[in-house]
Amino acid sequence: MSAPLLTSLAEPDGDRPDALTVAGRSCSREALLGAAGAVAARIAGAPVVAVRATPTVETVTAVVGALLAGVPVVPVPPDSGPAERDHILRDSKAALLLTGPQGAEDAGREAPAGPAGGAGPAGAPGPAGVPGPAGAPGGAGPAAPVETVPVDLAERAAWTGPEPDPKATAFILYTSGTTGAPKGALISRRAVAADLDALAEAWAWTAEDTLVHGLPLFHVHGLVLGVLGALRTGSRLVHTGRPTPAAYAEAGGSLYFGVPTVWHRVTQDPDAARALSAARLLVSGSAPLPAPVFRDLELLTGHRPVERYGMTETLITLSTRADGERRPGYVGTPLSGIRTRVAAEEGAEIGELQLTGPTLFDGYLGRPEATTGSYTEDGWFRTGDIAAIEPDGFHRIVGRASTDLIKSGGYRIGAGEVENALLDHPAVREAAVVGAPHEDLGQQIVAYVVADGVSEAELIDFVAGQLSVHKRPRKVRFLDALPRNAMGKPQKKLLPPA
Ligand code: MLC
Ligand code: AMP
Repeated sequence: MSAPLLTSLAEPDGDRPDALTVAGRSCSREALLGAAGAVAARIAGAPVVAVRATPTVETVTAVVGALLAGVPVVPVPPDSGPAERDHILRDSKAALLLTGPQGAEDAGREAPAGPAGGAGPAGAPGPAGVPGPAGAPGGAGPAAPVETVPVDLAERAAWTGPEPDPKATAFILYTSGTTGAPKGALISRRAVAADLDALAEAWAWTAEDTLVHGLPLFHVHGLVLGVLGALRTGSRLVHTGRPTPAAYAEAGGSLYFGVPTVWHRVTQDPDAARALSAARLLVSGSAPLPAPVFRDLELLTGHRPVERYGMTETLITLSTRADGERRPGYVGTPLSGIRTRVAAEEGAEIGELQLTGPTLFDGYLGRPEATTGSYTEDGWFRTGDIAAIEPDGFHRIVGRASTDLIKSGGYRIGAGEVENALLDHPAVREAAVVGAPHEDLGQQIVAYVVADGVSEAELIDFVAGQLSVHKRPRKVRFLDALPRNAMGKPQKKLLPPA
């Protein structure tokens, strides 16, 4: 039996007033627990709750409140446009949206703030309603009304409900596939607990640490590791609001998280980089860390960064260790409980990385076929990443099997979703989207379109307005026609260079 998910919150003894800092505002664990208890009381019994995931103390409070009450959390990117947000709310069937202070003004089409329906009295837990993966696929039909529930940090309530079932869903994380709209990955409480415990062991992560990062609070990296990891290990957390080199330098932490774009920017700011010398561990993940960035980080900070690998569907599964070798280009060995294999063709060394273990998701919400398709017949999860395993067990991620899943700044973006957004513009007749190599972002989104009477800037803004801003193309190339094969299928390999 593993410990309750929010272990350190239940033991606020020796609490400090700045146990949690997000974008310059701090609170103690006791204050967080009290305000989260009030959230839990308001939403208890709801089958699912959406959280507008701004980088704020309110977001952390909302997430903790929902986890206390056993209500699955759907984080909504705060900059998501109407198309993306409507899809997430409709598909997850979230009827409540927890927001920070400005939420009511900018939450768009949601109803004005008011008391949450279905709220139970303080201390009275509602049933932990968990949407099952077998539900009807969402995304169709009119959007249900969504009630906005503001999070008030001054509210306090003691939550005395029982610890929810470890098998219950903690998060529904929306993640892009190669085509279509994002799917909701069901992540259980026990998967989160297993992953955080395995990471704490690999990184010697304890309550003595101060964790620093500035990553978005709607993905595995920033939210699951970057918030719940601190709440489970008991380490202090400083979220810098944005992951800038200067903010990282100023925060004075012992443990730092970043995506490779963040670490690249740190190396471009030598003064900020040198300030990280005093840290214990720098950790990179969510995309490949280029070897030159690894080396520059070592030169400037004296640290060889830990690199770890994961996915929304599997959480983090491979890592180098605090007490082990860190090798540029390698993501280390399986975390405790994880087994890996490479499905290579006869005689080949590289192939699809497949894995099993306690950190895996419970399927895609309402998409049993997609869930089944993500596993092999003998029950291993198919990552879609191409990898090699060295004789000493170190893993190297070589690339992705599909070029239609793009990684830009550590964000996973499906080419199909961006193409569909472009095709929604009345001037666009055809669209093909690719990820082009980029020094800072890893890949940048480039759109090739056949269109009349529209500018590059207009199309970039159009996508930024429909989807999350990070899904916008950084470049648009106008063509007379897309290259197609005899069957009429676009041939992305034949597109001109970006
Ligand atoms: C620019 N902006 C626009 C715009 N163009 N806004 C509207 N319309 C337009 N056309 C604004 C943005 O809103 C933003 O404003 C500012 O410009 C900068 O935006 P950006 O250029 O997109 O940011 P950028 O500097 O490129 O971001 C780099 C980054 C970011 C590293 C900070 O990519 C990032 O946070 N990445 C982390 C991704 C992550 O956490 N992935 C984990 C996935 S989990 P403003 O006001 O906001 O500055 C996972 C599992 C695992 O992968 O293994 O971890
Ligand atoms: P996401 O679902 O956003 O979590 O993205 C998961 C994908 O990110 C994986 O399938 C990999 O392609 C990529 N990824 C994550 N960590 C690493 C890493 N350390 N090295 C290479 N790719 C990574």
